[in-house]
Amino acid sequence: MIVKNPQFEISAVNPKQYPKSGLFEIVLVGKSNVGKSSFINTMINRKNLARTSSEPGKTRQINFYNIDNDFYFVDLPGYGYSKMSKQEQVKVGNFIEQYLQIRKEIVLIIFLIDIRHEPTENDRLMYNYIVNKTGLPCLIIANKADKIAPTKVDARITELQNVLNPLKDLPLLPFSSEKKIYTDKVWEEIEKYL
Ligand SMILES: Nc1nc2c(ncn2[C@@H]2O[C@H](COP(=O)(O)OP(=O)(O)OP(=O)(O)O)[C@@H](O)[C@H]2O)c(=O)[nH]1
Ligand SMILES: [Mg+2]
Repeated sequence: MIVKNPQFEISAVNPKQYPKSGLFEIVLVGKSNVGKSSFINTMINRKNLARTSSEPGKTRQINFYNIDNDFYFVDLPGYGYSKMSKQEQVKVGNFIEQYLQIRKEIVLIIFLIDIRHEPTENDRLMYNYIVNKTGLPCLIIANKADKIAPTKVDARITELQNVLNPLKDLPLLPFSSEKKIYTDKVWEEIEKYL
């Protein structure tokens, strides 16, 4: 896929603000700081169209990025940011759930986890939510693959499949925004839904 003209379209805080164009949406979910916004930038080859930060909790709204009038990448706030108050975390959770529940345009969920770590309790809740409640296609991305030795990546992917997705009914691919590797494989997977 060659992206020519990606545009930030809108930051929505409520469903009335979601775009009305009817384009398909591919949505990024995952814990805070896992690299959702960076993933969008890497895939579309832009430095900072989606706002990123080394400080977790950067993305607070639902941001829609119009990709060549073809589809949207939708950047959601991350869950499980420990410095957020419990109340704020619940708010973020409801916000994510509302979007995932009502939005008919979603064709694929891209669920990011950190390749180095065991999935968190919230990751498991999200996995179960995606599989059991949304019924939407989902691609799991093990991000920050640059942080482990290239020779260990395959074995780590198998381990993560076994702990998070034992029936292997969802694809799980490595990724790295830092090194910009594995993007072709991920595009290949995404294009199946467009
Ligand atoms: N080493 C490495 N760092 C990454 C990678 N992807 C993202 N990061 C870094 O992780 C931090 C968080 O990235 P973001 O893309 O802002 O993460 P996010 O999931 O959008 O975070 P929230 O908006 O808080 O939910 C930044 O410092 C990024 O540079 C990666 O593949 N490898
Ligand atoms: Mg973000």
